[in-house]
Amino acid sequence: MTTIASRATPGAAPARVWRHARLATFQPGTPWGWVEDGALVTSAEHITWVGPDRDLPAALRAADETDLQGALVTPGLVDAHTHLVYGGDRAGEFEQRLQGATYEEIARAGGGIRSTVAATRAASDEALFAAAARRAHVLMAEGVTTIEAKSGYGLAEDHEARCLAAARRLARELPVAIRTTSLAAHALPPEYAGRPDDYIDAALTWLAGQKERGLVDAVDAFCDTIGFTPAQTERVFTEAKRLDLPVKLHAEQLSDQDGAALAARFGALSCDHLEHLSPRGIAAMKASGTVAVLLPGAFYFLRETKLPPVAALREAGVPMAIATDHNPGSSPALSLVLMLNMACTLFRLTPEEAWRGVTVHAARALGLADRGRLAAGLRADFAVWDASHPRELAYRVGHAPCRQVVFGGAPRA
Ligand code: DI6
Ligand code: FE
Repeated sequence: MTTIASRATPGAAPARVWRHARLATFQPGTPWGWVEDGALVTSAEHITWVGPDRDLPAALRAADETDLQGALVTPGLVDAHTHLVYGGDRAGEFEQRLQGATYEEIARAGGGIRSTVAATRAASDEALFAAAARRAHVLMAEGVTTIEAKSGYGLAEDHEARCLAAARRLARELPVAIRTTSLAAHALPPEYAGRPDDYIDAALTWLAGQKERGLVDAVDAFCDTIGFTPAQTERVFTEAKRLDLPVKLHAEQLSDQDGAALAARFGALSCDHLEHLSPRGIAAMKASGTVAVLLPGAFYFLRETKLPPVAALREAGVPMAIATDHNPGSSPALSLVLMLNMACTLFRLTPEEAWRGVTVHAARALGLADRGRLAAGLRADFAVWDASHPRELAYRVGHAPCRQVVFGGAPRA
């Protein structure tokens, strides 16, 4: 915890000082990276100093100061897996499932993802953006400062591009950072029924254009019985690598396809879901430094019974992240704070593991080293809570008392 700049630096942006906070920095070394009576200094978009309030250099004290009076400060939350851009909803399908139909049966009968594809294609650019912005605001109100947003409900070149462009527009118009992921290999669109390899051929030709237009930060695929085969997934990854785009994978959600080991061979940033992950997959993820993104919202909503192998991931030292997986079919959740509770209650993570999962490990799952902790030199993205310890937020259900969010050094209105 060192000073890398101060108010005295000529030409530096004016500093803001946040004093008398309980800080969960998630810096390594101590539980929670805890600082009981802490201070934090920001300049422009970055944190320039963080540490015990009593050590705050006198030179920094005259700047714009806020006394937080013991409130909890955490890094801004990172939702590392969402499908935020889509048209329509699937509340009717929810009713069908309550009457006994399974998620896979509905998908095979042409509902599921494909019904959202129809609604997405029918929505205007403006409607897609407006719906995604409403959802983003709900996440942001609970301290989220970075959101990953996947395509995957367009499934045609222009519609996939429209969805990625809507996600990019969120970052331009809202005080939030967005990472986009191209997920054309999410489901087979109706016009390619029975011809999945032809669809993959087509989808591979879209990627270079998406990259050229600056629409895509990473590439994902759904490797499962109702998604794409490992061989098809490998073709997607090969094209992503050729374009120098990082990959991630919806892996081992409904069955074990050995997708995690495949993704690890491509140095994947993350493998996500993982209920059916094998010891072999865990070893491969460990070797490649791939983050395990666990999605308790989908597990809960689909009433899954097979738990992801949390104890084995912990034992192997694979970093675990937690995300909402917000989507209309398997996880309509828009509360990353609720996911903290679900990760603890359903998956038996400790509250600290769950919190690292929505901060430092979530940032890593997106390949971002400049956020997810409170430390000098990192982005000044943080949340102020009406709580005295982060475990309280993992413990409560339906109550996330976020007082203030600072994004890139600027308090959100
Ligand atoms: N796995 C999921 O849980 C979501 N996508 C995926 O590959 C579900 C998407 C949906 O049902 O609309
Ligand atoms: Fe997903």
